[in-house]
Amino acid sequence: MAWGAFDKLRKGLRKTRDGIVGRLGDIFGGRVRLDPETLDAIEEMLISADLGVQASLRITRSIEKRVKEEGGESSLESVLEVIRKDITATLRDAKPRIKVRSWDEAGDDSPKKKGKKGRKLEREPETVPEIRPGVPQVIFVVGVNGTGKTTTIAKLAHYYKQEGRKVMVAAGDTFRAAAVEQLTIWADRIGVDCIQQGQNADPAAVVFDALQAAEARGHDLVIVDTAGRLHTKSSLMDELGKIARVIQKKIGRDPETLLVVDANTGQNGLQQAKIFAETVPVDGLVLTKLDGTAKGGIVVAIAETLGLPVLWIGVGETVEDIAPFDPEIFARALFSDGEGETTTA
Ligand SMILES: Nc1nc2c(ncn2[C@@H]2O[C@H](COP(=O)(O)OP(=O)(O)O)[C@@H](O)[C@H]2O)c(=O)[nH]1
Ligand SMILES: [Mg+2]
Repeated sequence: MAWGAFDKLRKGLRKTRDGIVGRLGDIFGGRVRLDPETLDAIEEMLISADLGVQASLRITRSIEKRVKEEGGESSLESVLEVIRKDITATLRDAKPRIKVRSWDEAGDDSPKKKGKKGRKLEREPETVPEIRPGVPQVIFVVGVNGTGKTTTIAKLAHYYKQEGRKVMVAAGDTFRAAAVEQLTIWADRIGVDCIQQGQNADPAAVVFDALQAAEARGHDLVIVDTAGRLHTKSSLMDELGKIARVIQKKIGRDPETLLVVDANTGQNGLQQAKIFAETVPVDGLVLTKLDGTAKGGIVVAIAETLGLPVLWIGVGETVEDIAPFDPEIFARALFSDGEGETTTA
């Protein structure tokens, strides 16, 4: 990652960093001593940044060990290093802890078809979808309303366009007129094609249309927006499953499904993510609005609870405000005091 990008990430994560690193610095004046009050204060700070109780306790124990090893007093930097190491490892080693469903189970309204293997499309679990000539890759974006799906689609479209991909977006959130308009405006601004059929259109039909157009015009990436109504699991499955099956049929494999979660919603967001991930097959997470929260530690809590990989993070409202997620860079951006790495760009 270029320095400019790291700087942006650091700025985006400022609130959380100030909440932890700033407070640690303020309270301990750069030195951390081995006493119960200090350890309690550290633990409390980690919990308040939404890292989750489990991670907070584990990290505090590691800090205690480090301070002991260093003779009862450590520098703030030494303590931050302990935190960074733990978080990097936790994020890197996250294993799915939820039962990952297949789209074939999703939204099939006839229960008798359950278990019927005939219509199942093959997907090798370890295969990352590659670009195949004439067959667009599809990114399917799901999540609760207001979490930042449409904005994330604009960011991804911009990102991939810059990478030289021929990108199309599909206005699959037909529930609100504003949603279609919002995506159209973004697409115009970024300079990518947008397929839409207005409000109340059948999202599956919109997506079918988009895939036809993508094939005809030679697009290699289609990013699909969806409505984020969180009602019952079965109606969520129905809605998304229907679109996913259109995609499966057209491209011969599953879409890459990204679940968008608003980092500001803390434990509630974690619950929402859990419902989605238990309902539809999610390949990875996008954590948005990390710039607006002092609780950026939620990334760790989510990775630990759901075990789903965080693939992207959103740190602002412009199309540039997205970064591919890298555990080590994230840990460094969040838990360093910034000495010696201030704005050089
Ligand atoms: N600060 C900040 N705002 C964001 C971010 N992502 C989205 N938003 C804002 O969140 C609001 C809802 O976003 P939208 O994409 O419409 O959510 P959707 O309903 O899931 O499609 C909008 O005002 C966005 O500008 C982010 O990373 N940071
Ligand atoms: Mg939207």
